[in-house]
Amino acid sequence: MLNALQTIKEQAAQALAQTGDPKLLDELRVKYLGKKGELTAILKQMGKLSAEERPKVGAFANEVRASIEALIDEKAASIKAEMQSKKLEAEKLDVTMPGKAAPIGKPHPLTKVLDEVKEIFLGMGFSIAEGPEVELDYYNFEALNIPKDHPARDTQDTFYISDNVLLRTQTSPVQIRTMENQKPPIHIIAPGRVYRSDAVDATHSPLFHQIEGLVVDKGVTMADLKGTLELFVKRLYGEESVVRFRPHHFPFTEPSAELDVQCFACKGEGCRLCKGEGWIEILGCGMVHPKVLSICGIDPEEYSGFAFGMGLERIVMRRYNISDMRLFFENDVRFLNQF
Ligand code: 2U9
Repeated sequence: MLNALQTIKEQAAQALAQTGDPKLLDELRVKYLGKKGELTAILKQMGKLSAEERPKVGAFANEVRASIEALIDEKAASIKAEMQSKKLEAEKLDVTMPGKAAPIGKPHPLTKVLDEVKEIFLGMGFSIAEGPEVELDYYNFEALNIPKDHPARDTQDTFYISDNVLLRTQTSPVQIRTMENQKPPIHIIAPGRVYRSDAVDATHSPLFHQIEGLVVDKGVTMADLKGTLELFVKRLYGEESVVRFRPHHFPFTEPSAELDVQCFACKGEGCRLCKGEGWIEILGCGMVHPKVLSICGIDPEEYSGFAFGMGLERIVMRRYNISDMRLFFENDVRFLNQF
């Protein structure tokens, strides 16, 4: 029986030395140490042994079991280590390989030109003011001296949320709110989204952007308005730009004017670009109506101011020769990548 145990020990050692596979290792464990294994088979015959032999065989059987268990554990550890190092080898990462380029977006053309406009006015000492897009009728119309029967108030042009709440149709309410909360001197521009109930076409969108501006101080005159806006146009379109002011009417300014820039293409002769006019309309402006100042708690006898407003989309369309306003809002990267 001792011989049989010795044989098991040797065979097991040999078989274990030759295996490198975790599944085979498990099979060997069952074969030698399992309930139906070779070692158990021998131990089951221990009853046949004499009283002197039994402890010796028992002790040796334990030794054989321990040595096979030790070999199995050793093998399991070495298989595990080998698999680990193979895995590491397979997953080796070359950190010196060039990376995959991530596509990076860029500013929308509206954002680019808006940033330029902001930069120009910041350079002239203006601050940027913001306000709600959902406004009270009071701030959007009433405080701006736009009477109840004015066509701009028509439900056809304005998105009403309730009787006195609407989507702002201009950024002027921002200036009203600023005048209510802040004493002159005031130098602000108010850029932002505005809404009008227009059908979508090449030159109309129910959402567009305006940049309005307001200056209020003691002794502000039309000369300040003209100097500021002419400088702005020259910064935006080039120092050689020629401007003209044309009388106009707005309920919130008096006197009011529109500013045109001489057509860059024909130098005022009239061409396709300016539709034969020789001049291109850029913005509206005027001296803040004394009634509007009063409404905001500013004494028109003590203070005066000028204001202006322009549509961002029109300026950007002219800048990049874009013929259809819908392109701004379609989010087509083929369009956006051109700027
Ligand atoms: C206050 C007082 C006066 C803002 C002004 C215009 C002239 C103007 C249009 C340009 C193209 C709107 O986007 S557009 O359709 N705007 O012509 N806006 S003066 O006047 C103000 C604003 C606020 C308190």
